[in-house]
Amino acid sequence: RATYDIAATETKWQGVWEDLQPFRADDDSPREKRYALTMFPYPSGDLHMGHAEVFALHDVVARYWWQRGYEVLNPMGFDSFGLPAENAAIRNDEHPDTYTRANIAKSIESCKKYAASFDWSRTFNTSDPEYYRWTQWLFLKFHERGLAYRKNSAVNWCPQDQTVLANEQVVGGICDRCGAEVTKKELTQWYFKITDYAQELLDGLDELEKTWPDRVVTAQRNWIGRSEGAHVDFAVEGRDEPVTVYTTRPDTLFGATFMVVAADAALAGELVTDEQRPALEDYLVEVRKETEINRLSTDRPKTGVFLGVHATNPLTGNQIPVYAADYVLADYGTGAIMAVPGQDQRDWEFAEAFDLPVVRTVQPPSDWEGEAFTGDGPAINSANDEIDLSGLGVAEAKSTTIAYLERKGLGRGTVNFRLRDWLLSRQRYWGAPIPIIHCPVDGEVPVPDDQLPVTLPDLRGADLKPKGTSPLGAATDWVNVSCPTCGGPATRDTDTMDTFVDSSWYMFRYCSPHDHTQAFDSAKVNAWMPSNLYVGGVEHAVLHLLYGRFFTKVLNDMGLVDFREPWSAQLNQGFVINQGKKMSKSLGNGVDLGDQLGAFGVDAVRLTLVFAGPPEDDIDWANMSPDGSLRFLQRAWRLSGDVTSSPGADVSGGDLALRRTTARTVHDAAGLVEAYRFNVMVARVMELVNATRKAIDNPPEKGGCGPADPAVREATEAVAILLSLVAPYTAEEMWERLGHQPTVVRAGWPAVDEALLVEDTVTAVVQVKGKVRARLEVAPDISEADLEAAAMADEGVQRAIDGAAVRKVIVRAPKLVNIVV
Ligand code: ANZ
Repeated sequence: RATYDIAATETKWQGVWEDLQPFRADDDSPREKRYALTMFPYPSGDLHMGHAEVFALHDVVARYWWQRGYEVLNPMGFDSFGLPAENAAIRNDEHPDTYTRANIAKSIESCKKYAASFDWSRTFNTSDPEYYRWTQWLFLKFHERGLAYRKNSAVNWCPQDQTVLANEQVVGGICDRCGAEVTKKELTQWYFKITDYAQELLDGLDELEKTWPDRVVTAQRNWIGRSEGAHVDFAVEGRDEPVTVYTTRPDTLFGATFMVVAADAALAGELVTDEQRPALEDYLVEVRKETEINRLSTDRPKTGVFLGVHATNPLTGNQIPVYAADYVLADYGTGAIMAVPGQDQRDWEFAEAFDLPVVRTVQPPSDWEGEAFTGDGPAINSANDEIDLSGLGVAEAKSTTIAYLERKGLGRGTVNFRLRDWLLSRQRYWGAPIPIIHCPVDGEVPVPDDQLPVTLPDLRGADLKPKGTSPLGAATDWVNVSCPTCGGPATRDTDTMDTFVDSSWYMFRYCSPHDHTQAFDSAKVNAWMPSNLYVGGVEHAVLHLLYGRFFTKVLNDMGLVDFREPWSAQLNQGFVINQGKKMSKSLGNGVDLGDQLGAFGVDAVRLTLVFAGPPEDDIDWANMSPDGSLRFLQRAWRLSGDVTSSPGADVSGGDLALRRTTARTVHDAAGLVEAYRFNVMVARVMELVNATRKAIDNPPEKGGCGPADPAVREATEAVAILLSLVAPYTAEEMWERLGHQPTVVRAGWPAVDEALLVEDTVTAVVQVKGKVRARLEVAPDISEADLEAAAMADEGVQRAIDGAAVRKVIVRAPKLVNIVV
């Protein structure tokens, strides 16, 4: 059996693509534009099986668009700043710059071998001063608009990475980067005011929901966490201004039997009596050790300290004790709650632990045996002289209470978001320096535009390593500058930006990557964006995908882009696993991409990944058979050697059955790619290969047509073009053997003759005296007269009529003939 030499073929076509540059996107092309974006990698090593999967899936769409005649922007770059790259460099005892550059060079080579259809003329690294200069410029624009600011607060601190983390980077109390348990530290840090856009970030999801995966949309909704409730003011003894609480259940106010303040909120220290102060301070020592997750946990015994004061419940007039406890968080709502043990389980547990009264304000069902009842039901114990909620359901009781509180000036309805501002500064070396100069006279002074970029000082060895304060502080020559405003002595900010800042705008930079005069060319960005598809991992559901949306909205407000969402459609791939488990060093079940490519060739590995199942599903490599993929590719390739008709042969008289199969396959393949059902598309190509093989090998009397029939050429060319989306090397080889000039990349989607898609026959049923007497295969567009004639001519029908007089013939072409005798 003839096969092609995989290694030689791969080298040959890489050379051709290098010469012809078929993946270069032309900004000025008259064709309609499509932007295929895939998440750029952290260059912490070479490509692995996960990249192989995502690039293979992504490439199906990008290559499909080329074939459909679009101008396609499919760029690739490297997210080379930040903890992932820096940690890997430190582990390898190298400078992050040398280390990431080496990895980037390796990855680009691997991508090219892998035949990923990226436009390499547009590539960049976010750690390149030419890029981060604009990251700094954008930071200053945000600063100018009041969207970048500094504040002092208790922040997430990773003791392992020795840096602060954004809330989004703390998953279940654990550092998303290294797995260490995150603690809290009081620090002055830089924030982006993403909360200004909370409502809009939420509203935008209603539209994105149609084209984004559900799990991403849900994750963003939950993260933004909008809740509707009320601020209620409580008078507290010995204090002039009231203490305001945030509650989502104002309907339960009659049942508020005590108040709880976050132990670590300043308010606790203000309220506490001198007598109780030592107890609060002892308690605080314990609280500071706890993670947020633990603090909110429902199955932890409740702890707290009485602050020695009472508040007045505004509806009952009762004096209720005020406690400090750790289950209330300082930075959510107002940091103080009204506790309603009857309807809130954590309050219930606290009431039990501290022997406080419970008043139910919602009637639980008669068979209720639980503690706090959080469900809906009629209000009880909820009336005074001025307001009576008795019998109302939760929703109505809420609105009634809010209206009353507002009328009385005791509170107001509010919307609250869980989303916090984005903490963007890091105490690490490998990031874009924050372009601010601190001057004792002028305060925070932005570095003037013409002094950007503020490049990283050249630190080496131990000076690079995390030490709890920013390593940039060690470069005193770099730190000490004169103030741009007054010229006096001043110092540079020594923190660097989180790598998520770099990746929040990279999709814009690809549209004009070599522009030295601006971050991006607005006209080009508006021409290419929003990107039509974004392929990447679901692990970015709330971080990167939320930050990028936020940046886009701000840039739109600045008039720099004319849209408010950067990514129109999105696809999340599953994971490549092995033997049912995530690949990991400790399990020793890692699969090396290079080994697989060496053994089976690029095309077979790509085909296997695409054919494995729906793109969203995990792929267990142990159950895959790349050798089966390889056999199929060779089978397809052999067709191209069998075709004997010439390119451009007139196909109109070709074998009809094969032509129909080809037309149907090409037609369906388009819909399947557009619906991301790539595996089904591949299955259909396999069927077409089989049908073509049969047609070649069989003479007409056995249903074939032989290799010279132009229908065979038509089918084989279609196979080559469809396979070009998945197996580029095989497709190029086939295209060349079929007598065409390279490359197949922009050969064009095969034309489909619509007439060939029409079913050739349908079954017409003929009834005589209500009984089915015949089934006829007829053309779908048969006329009523022809169908009646065909029915009358049928032997079985004539037998059933048996010479009787026909009284009436009802014809419903093409499906039914009813003969009444
Ligand atoms: C009284 C009440 C009665 C509440 C009831 C709930 C049920 P979401 O939906 O997450 O916004 N809360 C408010 N601030 C808090 C803080 N800083 N730390 C911990 N808990 C806090 O939750 C809002 C509810 O969580 C608020 O409504 C408040 O308890 C509590 F039957 O007020 B509720």
